[in-house]
Amino acid sequence: MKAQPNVVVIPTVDEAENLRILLPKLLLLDVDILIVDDASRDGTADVAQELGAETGRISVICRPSKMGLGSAYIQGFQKLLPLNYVNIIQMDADGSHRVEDLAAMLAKILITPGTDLMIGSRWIPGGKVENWSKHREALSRAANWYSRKALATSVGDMTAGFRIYRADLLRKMNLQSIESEGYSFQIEMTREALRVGAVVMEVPITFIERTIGTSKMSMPIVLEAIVKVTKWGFLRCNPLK
Ligand SMILES: Nc1nc2c(ncn2[C@@H]2O[C@H](COP(=O)(O)OP(=O)(O)O)[C@@H](O)[C@H]2O)c(=O)[nH]1
Ligand SMILES: [Mg+2]
Repeated sequence: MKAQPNVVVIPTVDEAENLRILLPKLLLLDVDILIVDDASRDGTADVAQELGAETGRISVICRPSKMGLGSAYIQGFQKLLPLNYVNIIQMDADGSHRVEDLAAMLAKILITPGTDLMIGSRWIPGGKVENWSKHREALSRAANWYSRKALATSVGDMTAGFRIYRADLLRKMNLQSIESEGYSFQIEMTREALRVGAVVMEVPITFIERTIGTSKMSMPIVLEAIVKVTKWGFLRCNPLK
C-alpha cells in the first residue's frame, strides 16, 4: 500500500453493510484506506479485503477481539507512520462522517500548510448534527463544554472523531502515553496535540447519526471520559512536581 499522499484509518466492529457504501465513495478521493477491524462477525474484514485486492488501496488489520477504539487508532497510526503519508485521517465507518466533508477538508488543508490538525467540527458555526435526539445533543455539547473548561482550550469539538492529522504532528506526539479507549481518546489526542504546540483548525461539518448497524459506545465509555477529563483538569491546576 501507499499509492496516495493521504490515508484514512477506519476502526470497525460489525460495519460490513456500512463499508460497502462508504469505501467506493472514499476511493474517489486521493486516499488510501486502512481498516482496523476488531473481530467483526458480519464479514466486515472480507468486504474491505475484497475491495483492497481489486484496487490495491485498502489494507486491513484484523484484531482478535473488541479491544477499543483508542488502541485501534494507535495501532493503525503506528503501522502508517513509517510509510511517509502526508496526512493521516480519522473517520467512522457508519456514514456519520460524509465523504464530501472530507473532500472539503482535504482541499482546505492543502491551502493552509500551517495547520497541524484539522477537526471536522459539529459545534462551531455552520456545523450540524442530523438524526440526534435533543438528549444526545445535550450530552455531546455538555461533554465538550466540560472538556474545554477542564483543559482550558477553545477547541469547539474535542470529542470529534473526524480529523486530519499531519503525519509529522503524530510523530511529535507521545502516542505511547495515550491510554483512552472511547470518547476520551479524541480528547486525550487533542490534549497531547496542544501539548506539543499543534496549530488546530476546525472546519464545520454535517454529522449524520447512523441509520445502519448499532452504536458500539456504552456507559463505561462515557464514564471513562468523565473521569479522565476531570483528572486532566486537576493535573492542569495542580501540576505534578
Ligand atoms: N476496531 C474497533 N472499532 C470500534 C470499536 N468501537 C467502536 N468502533 C468503531 O468506531 C466507529 C465509531 O463508533 P460508533 O459505534 O459509531 O460510535 P458512536 O458514533 O459514538 O455511536 C465505528 O466505525 C465503529 O465500528 C472498537 O472497540 N474497536
Ligand atoms: Mg457512530
